[in-house]
Amino acid sequence: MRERLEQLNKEALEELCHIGNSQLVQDLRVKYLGKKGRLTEILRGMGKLSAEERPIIGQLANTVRENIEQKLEEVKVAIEKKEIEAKLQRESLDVTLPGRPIQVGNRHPLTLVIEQIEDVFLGMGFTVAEGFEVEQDYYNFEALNLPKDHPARDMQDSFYITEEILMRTHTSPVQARTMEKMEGEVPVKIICPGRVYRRDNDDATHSHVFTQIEGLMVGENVRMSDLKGVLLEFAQQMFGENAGIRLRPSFFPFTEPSAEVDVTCMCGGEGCKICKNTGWIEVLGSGMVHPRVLEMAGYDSEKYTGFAFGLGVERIAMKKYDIDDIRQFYTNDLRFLKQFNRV
Ligand code: FA5
Repeated sequence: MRERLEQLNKEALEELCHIGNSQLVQDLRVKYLGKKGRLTEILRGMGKLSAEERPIIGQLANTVRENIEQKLEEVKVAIEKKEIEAKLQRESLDVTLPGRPIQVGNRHPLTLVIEQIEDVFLGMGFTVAEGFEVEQDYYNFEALNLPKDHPARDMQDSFYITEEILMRTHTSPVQARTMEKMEGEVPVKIICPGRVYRRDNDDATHSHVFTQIEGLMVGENVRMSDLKGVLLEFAQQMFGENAGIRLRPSFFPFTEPSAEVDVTCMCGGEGCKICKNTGWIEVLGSGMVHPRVLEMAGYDSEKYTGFAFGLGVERIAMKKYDIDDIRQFYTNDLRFLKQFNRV
């Protein structure tokens, strides 16, 4: 038995000298010292030894176990050290290098302008409502006093999905939806930003997809002068105290009377490409809500009146940031978009 233990000691130490990775260390631990390992196997013969031999062989077995354990530990530490060194070599990292800047995006100029406009109207007591870009013909047209054969539908050539469903051509359907939801309650005081779609030809001031913000106020004694006051306040908060607005008589089937509203152009009125040399930029359509629209949405038009407007966000953004072509908003040129980093 003594010879077998000495042989085991020799073999284990020798084998341990030749291994190259930490998994093998574990395998050898099991092979030599495990429950079913070679040392245990030899020690099973202890019962056959005489009482004098047993402590001597026991002590030798302990020494063999300690030797192997010590060697296993030494080899394990050495291999791990080597493995770490190899890993460091592979993933060499120079901590003295300056860090790479993290690319942070910024909000799109149209988003910024929508937020600014929302702030102005929230300050005047309006709340923000939401509508649908894919809209029913009924809300886009009929509920706004534009029956199926109404000639004014020609003004907004539309992208139809089915006969009854289309991409909304303006944010005005939100007027009808909001009033319907309010079930005759007043006051109604909402704005609603969103994308709209028309079969317009793209040029410096027109896009087939653009952004509008609808405004609607309904209550007792709401007058055209309230509309004018709200819009002037809006223009001055957006463009400065000297900003002026101009109301031009217009026609919308859902408002009566109706007005188109211009803001002084960024050229200061001298005339440029954007204002087509008029000194004014058309930014919105507006008017007093047509009594028929109020009635269709469940409001008593004898008792309540309202004003509504729909402004073009791109036109406002162009004026605010001196942008001379609406297409800049949609071409995703980072040189353009990054200028709004710190606005
Ligand atoms: C309308 O869309 C009406 N729904 C506005 C309205 C609402 C009137 C409530 C009365 C009551 P209009 O088609 O004029 O109106 O468009 C409103 C604004 O959207 C315009 O003043 C302009 O600023 C902008 N706009 C219109 N067409 C385009 C386009 N193709 N590209 C960019 N902006 C546009």
